[in-house]
Amino acid sequence: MNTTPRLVEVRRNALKQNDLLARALRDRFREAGVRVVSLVSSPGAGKTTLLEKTLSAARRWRVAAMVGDLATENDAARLARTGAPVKQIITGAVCHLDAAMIERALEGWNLDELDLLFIENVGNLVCPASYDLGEELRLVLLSVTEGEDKPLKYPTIFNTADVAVITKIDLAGAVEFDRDVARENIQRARPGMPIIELSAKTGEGMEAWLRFLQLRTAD
Ligand SMILES: Nc1nc2c(ncn2[C@@H]2O[C@H](COP(=O)(O)OP(=O)(O)OP(=O)(O)O)[C@@H](O)[C@H]2O)c(=O)[nH]1
Ligand SMILES: [Mg+2]
Repeated sequence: MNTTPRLVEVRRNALKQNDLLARALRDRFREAGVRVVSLVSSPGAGKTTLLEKTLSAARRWRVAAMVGDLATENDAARLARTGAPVKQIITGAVCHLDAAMIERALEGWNLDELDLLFIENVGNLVCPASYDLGEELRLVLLSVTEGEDKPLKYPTIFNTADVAVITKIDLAGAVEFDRDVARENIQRARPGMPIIELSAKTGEGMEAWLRFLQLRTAD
């Protein structure tokens, strides 16, 4: 007799299907020469603000962005002001993007005309961790106002990312942010993960971030 609870089984199958689709997407991106970077974080950690600045600065690349939210097209409207092609994905009650949503959102876009595609996930430190989107690089953002312990409390989202970005460092003093503790906690969740510190507001650290992006997407 199968004793696995039915919901667990359904979830496992859904994840497996997502993995297969994500793999197909990854092949498609590679064939078209598009580098895909996704961003995950808690709500309000600064994903859209970082993307606004990045899209505006990354003029040497042909860039586009997709952004997932439960509701509103606000983030897409903000990003579209940079002049880059942007699509909003409304997830309704779903707390993460999945590969099928990305595939659908790609309709009407010619990937051969893009160098770099950013995907902003729904603000959430739990659900997005389990869903591969076919991206090449996953960024996890941690803003200084969230507390240094988040990598310990939400290890999976940090463990499944490739780069950690500590955001809003202009506010670090005001909230007595302990950067050494934060960095140590990130390393505990994912040993060896590169960490970038920046403020999209003041521009501090933005050059280093853009250099990192260039290096990781150059070949
Ligand atoms: N001081 C400061 N504020 C920032 C910085 N980056 C973002 N913010 C502010 O933080 C708030 C949330 O920023 P968003 O970029 O919308 O955050 P988000 O992660 O896209 O939010 P969701 O998509 O809703 O999850 C806004 O009021 C931003 O102006 C920063 O570097 N410094
Ligand atoms: Mg946003």
